[in-house]
Amino acid sequence: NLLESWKKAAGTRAAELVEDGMLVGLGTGTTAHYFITALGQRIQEGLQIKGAVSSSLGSQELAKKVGIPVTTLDFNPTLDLYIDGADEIDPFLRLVKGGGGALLREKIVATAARRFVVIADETKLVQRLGTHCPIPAEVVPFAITPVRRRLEALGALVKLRQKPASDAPFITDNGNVILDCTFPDGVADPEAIDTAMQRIVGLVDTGFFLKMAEEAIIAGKDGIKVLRP
Ligand code: DER
Repeated sequence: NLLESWKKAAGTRAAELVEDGMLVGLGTGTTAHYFITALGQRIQEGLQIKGAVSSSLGSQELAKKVGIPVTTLDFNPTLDLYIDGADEIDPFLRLVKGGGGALLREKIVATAARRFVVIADETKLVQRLGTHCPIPAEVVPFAITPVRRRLEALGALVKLRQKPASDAPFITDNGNVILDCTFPDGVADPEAIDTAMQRIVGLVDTGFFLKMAEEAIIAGKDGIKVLRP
């Protein structure tokens, strides 16, 4: 369908950015899935990267399946390029991520890379973060209730993320849970809210990716556009 074709176009375009000898970070989600698949295709055709670090166990499995040589941050703590999707992208290229529950490793890998390029379909573009999606926060299970209270004090409606079609809480690759924070009017000042959230002990990290992405490859009805802050 149309949305999938846009995701695929963005992911495929991003795979063209990868050069021989590069260390690459692989994002998580359906758009990143297209990137990983396209990168695997380029490697089959002769591209020789040094290795790829995945931002989730799922992406790592896919990378292996499509023939991408995987490595770790222990062997390669600095990467050349990180490619990942986003749930929301504002005009300053500030992002909300974490819809797929991988935000902590995504942020770890994104900050290990010299360059972070976002790939998305045009439905992810928003004027104000938090208008279409909640802001996810990764939280240590031991701390759920005090953290919930502090998030509610910031004005958020807080929901513990469940596994799909289940009452059990979603558990991240790191053994934590996700609290999804809905701000009814969106987030007017993402830096301020992110700073306040990061201060909450037991909250490991947020889905705010502020001033991290260098550019965004956006596919939509007018084809592909490259946005820069
Ligand atoms: O969970 C994540 O951060 C994903 O990257 C998400 O933000 C984008 O997922 P999608 O490409 O499946 O829309």
